Amino acid sequence: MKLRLFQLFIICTMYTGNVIKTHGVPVHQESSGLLVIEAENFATQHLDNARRWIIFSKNTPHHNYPDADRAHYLDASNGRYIEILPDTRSNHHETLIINENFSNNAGAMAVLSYPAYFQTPGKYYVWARAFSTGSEDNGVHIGINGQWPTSSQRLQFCQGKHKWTWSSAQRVSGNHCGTPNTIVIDIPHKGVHNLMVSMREDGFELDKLLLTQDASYQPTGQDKPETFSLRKPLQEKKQLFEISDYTRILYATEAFTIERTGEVPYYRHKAENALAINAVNTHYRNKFAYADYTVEAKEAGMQTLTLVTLAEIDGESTYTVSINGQEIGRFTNPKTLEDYQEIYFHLHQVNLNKGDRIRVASKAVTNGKIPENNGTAFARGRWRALVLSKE
Ligand SMILES: [Ca+2]
Ligand SMILES: [Ca+2]
Ligand SMILES: [Ca+2]
Ligand SMILES: [Ca+2]
Repeated sequence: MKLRLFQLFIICTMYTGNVIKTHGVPVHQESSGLLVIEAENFATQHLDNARRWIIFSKNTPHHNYPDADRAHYLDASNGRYIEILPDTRSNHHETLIINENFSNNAGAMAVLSYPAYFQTPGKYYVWARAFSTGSEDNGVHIGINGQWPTSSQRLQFCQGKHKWTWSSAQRVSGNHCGTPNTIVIDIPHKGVHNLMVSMREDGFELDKLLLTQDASYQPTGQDKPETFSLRKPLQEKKQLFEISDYTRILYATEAFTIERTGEVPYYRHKAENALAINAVNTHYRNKFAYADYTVEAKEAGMQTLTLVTLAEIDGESTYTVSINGQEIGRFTNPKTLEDYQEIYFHLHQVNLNKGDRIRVASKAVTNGKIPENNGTAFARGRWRALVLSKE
């Protein structure tokens, strides 16, 4: 047998239940032919060096950009909306500068992205809620997936000045105010699609977007709340809580062979995923049971071994770990008030070779504290796993 370098650390750790909770930003999702998005909840903004969408709420500080109207967050859905500034053309007396304060080229300026999951492909009517105070702040472009279909350019607001107003009308030559339900996009297939908004006129104020497949739908007031995907919590681990880095988990009940060489056999305690000793049989008390594992080639090398045992209220079992008959670690469970709490015993710098026999042994013992029948209850020497991790 080759000489093994190892250090023994008898310090053990217990799982204390501090798990980091992950949390993410909610994701927009269409369901039953309806998608509702607060305009201020855009994901990204591009091409925004000349004009930029700015989020307004009661907490927005004063700004010094050219702007013809005050903030309008009072009746805004979610108390927030966006306005594209500076606004250097608020009425037709002010100079029209193409690609600066006006762009008939959809997708050219201040492009917002709203990725959303669509369950229902097909035709959608696009409604927007805007606040217009003049004749030069009431048009915007809608796009989808980097495309700017002719059917969704030039969303126009003629009616309802000086208040938040819904429109789905497309400005067309011959009818600058357009007619409802003429801003339309097509969702080609189920999946994530990027709804987009770009500038037509500066000073435009956008509160909310609503996409519906219902041609008779007429939004009113702040209308429906945003539609999000319902995010279920991810499955958290239920065992081996403190194992945060490993190369291989050798589960006691799966990887190890129960050895009948001793007088005491292990049994598989399925509910706790552990090997255990049936201490009801008085012959099985205070004696070691054994389980073996043969090291595979890919596990060879310097490893840290962590023996994961289960603390028990009725006794503090002793455990040993041996390699090819040489004991390299002996541990005793700590006292506990909680049954089956995981305990971790670490053996550092263990050099494993292919074909080595790793043996884990444990004893059923009593601490005399828990009365049972005419005596006291026994801990069953339970252990769950031997975990390998690289040094
Ligand atoms: Ca303004
Ligand atoms: Ca303007
Ligand atoms: Ca404005
Ligand atoms: Ca809003």
